[in-house]
Amino acid sequence: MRTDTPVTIYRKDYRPYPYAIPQVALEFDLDPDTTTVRCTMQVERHADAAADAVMQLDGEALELVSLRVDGQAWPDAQYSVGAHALTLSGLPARAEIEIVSRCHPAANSTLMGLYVSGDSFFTQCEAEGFRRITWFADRPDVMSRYRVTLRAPAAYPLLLSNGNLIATRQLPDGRGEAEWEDPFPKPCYLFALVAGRLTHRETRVNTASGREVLLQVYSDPGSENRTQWALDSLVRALRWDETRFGLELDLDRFMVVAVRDFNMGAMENKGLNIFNAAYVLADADTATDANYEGIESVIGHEYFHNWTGNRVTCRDWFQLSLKEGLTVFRDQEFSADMMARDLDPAAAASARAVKRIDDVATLRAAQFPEDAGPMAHPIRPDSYQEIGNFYTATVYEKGSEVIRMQHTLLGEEGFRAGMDEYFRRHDGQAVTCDDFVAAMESVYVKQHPGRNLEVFRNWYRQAGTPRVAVTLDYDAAAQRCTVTLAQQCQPVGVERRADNPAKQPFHIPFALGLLDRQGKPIALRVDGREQETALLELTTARQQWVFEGVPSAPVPSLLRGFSAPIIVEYGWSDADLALLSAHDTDPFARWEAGQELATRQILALARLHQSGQTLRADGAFIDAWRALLTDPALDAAYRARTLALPSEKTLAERMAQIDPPALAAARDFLRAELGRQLQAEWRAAFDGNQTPGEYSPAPGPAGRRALKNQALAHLMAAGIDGAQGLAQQQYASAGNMTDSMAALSALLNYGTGEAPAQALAAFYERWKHDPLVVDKWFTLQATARSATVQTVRALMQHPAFTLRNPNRARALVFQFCLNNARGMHHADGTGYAYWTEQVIALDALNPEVAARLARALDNWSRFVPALRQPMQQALQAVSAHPGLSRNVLEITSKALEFAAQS
Ligand code: B3K
Ligand code: ZN
Repeated sequence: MRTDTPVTIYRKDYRPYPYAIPQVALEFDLDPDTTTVRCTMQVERHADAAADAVMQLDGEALELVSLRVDGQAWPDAQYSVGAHALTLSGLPARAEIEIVSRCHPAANSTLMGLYVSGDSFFTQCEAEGFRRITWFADRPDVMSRYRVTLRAPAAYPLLLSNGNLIATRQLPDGRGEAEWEDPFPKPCYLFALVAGRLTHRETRVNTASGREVLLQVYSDPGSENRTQWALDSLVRALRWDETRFGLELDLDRFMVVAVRDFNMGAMENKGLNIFNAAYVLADADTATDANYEGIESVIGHEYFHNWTGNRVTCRDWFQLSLKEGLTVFRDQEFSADMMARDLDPAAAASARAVKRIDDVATLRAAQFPEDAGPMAHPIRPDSYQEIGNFYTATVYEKGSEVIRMQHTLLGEEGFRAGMDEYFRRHDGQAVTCDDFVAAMESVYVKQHPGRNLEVFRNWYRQAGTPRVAVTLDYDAAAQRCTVTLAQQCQPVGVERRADNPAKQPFHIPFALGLLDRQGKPIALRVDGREQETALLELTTARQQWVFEGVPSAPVPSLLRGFSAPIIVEYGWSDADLALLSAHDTDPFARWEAGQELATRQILALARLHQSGQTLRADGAFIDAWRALLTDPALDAAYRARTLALPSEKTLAERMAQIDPPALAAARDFLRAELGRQLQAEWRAAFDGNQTPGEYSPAPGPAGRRALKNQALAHLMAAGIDGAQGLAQQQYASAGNMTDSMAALSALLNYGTGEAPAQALAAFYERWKHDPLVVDKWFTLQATARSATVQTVRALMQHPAFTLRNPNRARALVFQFCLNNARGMHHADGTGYAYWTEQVIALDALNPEVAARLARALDNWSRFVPALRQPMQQALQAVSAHPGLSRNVLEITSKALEFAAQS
């Protein structure tokens, strides 16, 4: 993992591997200190490869015990072992290669390859972890059938791997043995094993074609009463993929295993998904509504990978979005369908809009800044130094938006036809993003004779968030409205290198509606049909559309449903926005109008703060919020979204120079002012949205809790008499973790006297045995308004803190550095010095996780001058640290080299 000079890998350099490896047999003698692996491969040189082609096998942190070819020791002169590869030459066209090697699972703190967590063994191979288990062609286009034999001491009675269990036996030496066979060829990144003492919950269901399958969820002993939701979610995911996409489970057995130490959310290994315990374990006492929703979504995501990722996989890692963007799109649709289930059409539309709003808010907070900064890359990157750094919001979330646009352009039926065609063409193959678009295009060209998706492919080629400027010309005499869309997208990140060609326009599906001045929709005549929403396809720099029969000057409702991942520029008046926020029939655009009003308000307050003036909230803004808070037609979940102020990250994107203290002061002030001026309405929302009785994570009650807890936070922020009593009472009597956390958070952020400290101490006492809840306890403190570098340093001394467990490190260190701008950004540089220390300390243990923390300073050059210099110095300090991993070095060196101009 330690590197010499960073090497850049380019997409254009892709070459097929010269050998096929149709069969692999793996034998593991598992031992925490030293595990021995025997890997036997059948290899065949491809017909078009040179007869003297060498075979390069990747390997890292391995010790070679023996190497045989066709049963014979292989001569020294015909192989060499380096730090990253084993190279064989002089091989016959077909051979059996047997490699015996050793690795050290307990000492493996990277959590890549084979490692120990608690008392069990786990693996993580994507992207390039298999090379830490044995020497192999560690690339996704080499697909093999695996037979796996696991042998382990009696302390590890459960022995799992991919596919079907063939045999188990007790060995004379007291160890157990299990043999597994996966009938489907797969790339090595989908290999997995688990060995240990775990408990499980299972169910059997019949697939659509009537095959009985066994579904199992494994977890730590003692946690078996917290896996019901995950198992139920798995059944729902299986059904959903059958009904929405006609895709069935292809194995007889599907296992999900929860692990405490894990670098990310979960992993889709064939038939043996391994999950961060945070995305498996839930009960009302310990998991929040958001946790329940996250579990359903991640269970769905990994399950859906079985087709989009495993059956059809990536040719190379530049194609990562082929499986990730598509699978995120599928999990987003799954969640939306689950939320809208059993509701009448209006309620279902609102429920789907809530999901869409949450997804877009995430995209804006995480992906837009990435796409404007030094790590900006197309959803299909052209180069990387470390692929682990490209599991990004761009590849995942923007990747999903790019799939969604294809869904919008083709329609649900057309998209389904395109998916069917994709599987018809590519089942069992390792393919490219181009192959996916070609399958969709085969449908699009039939629907739209004379058009194609060539311009659309620019979404895969270019980075950056396009800006679309909208102009409306209304001719009252002719009752005609002319809409002009003009797009532009500046070079970002590596695109700013001088030799980069000029950027091309994107194919942008742009959904638009028009409202009259009373807020009533104006019917639009499109292709001879009257509709409320027109889908414009912008494919060049500038285009115009003319709408006839528009009776009065309209207010435009733009980018309905967020039909493309772009920034819209249009000069609405505040009154226009208030009208849209009160009346737009598109629930997404309605939310958006309120967000734009709030953004203007907060930015104006931030400017007042910067110039030392007194802050005053605009009465019209407060009125707009009052209207939303009291509109009886809005359900609670949707209302909670409309009333939520834009996140600091989203707001920062709108500042010419990012000034976190000014932003925090402005946002705080507005929240308190809303609390004060709408006191009675918030109190009514608090009282009217209680959810007594048994806890249910269903969207209805979860939405009521969201609104009620938002009301509580506003009342507390405003310091309203009696609010603290409400929070204390809720904390004392809460019947679920959502309410408990909300009360504790309100107390911690806005409480006075002894109450906050007492509640915090009581919470820890009650939950100290439960790691996932202790993570929440750390996070509340890391993100508190009062958190400082000093308080976070003190928390690191707490006996429950460790940097070795990624969940714990994320709960405290990451939450502070990435999500507490107020605590982090000070001109004295103390926050940045803390970040420097933690990145370096973590990098020595776990480079993949350290590189995520390293990204906290990506956009340093866009901050106010007083912060820029200490940030730059911190980046330089990390970059200069000897022995830095290539993971972190890529991040910090790009931050320094490709800083955006502010
Ligand atoms: N495919 C995995 C991600 C693996 C990341 C490794 N650095 C999880 C997922 O997207 O489903
Ligand atoms: Zn995924």
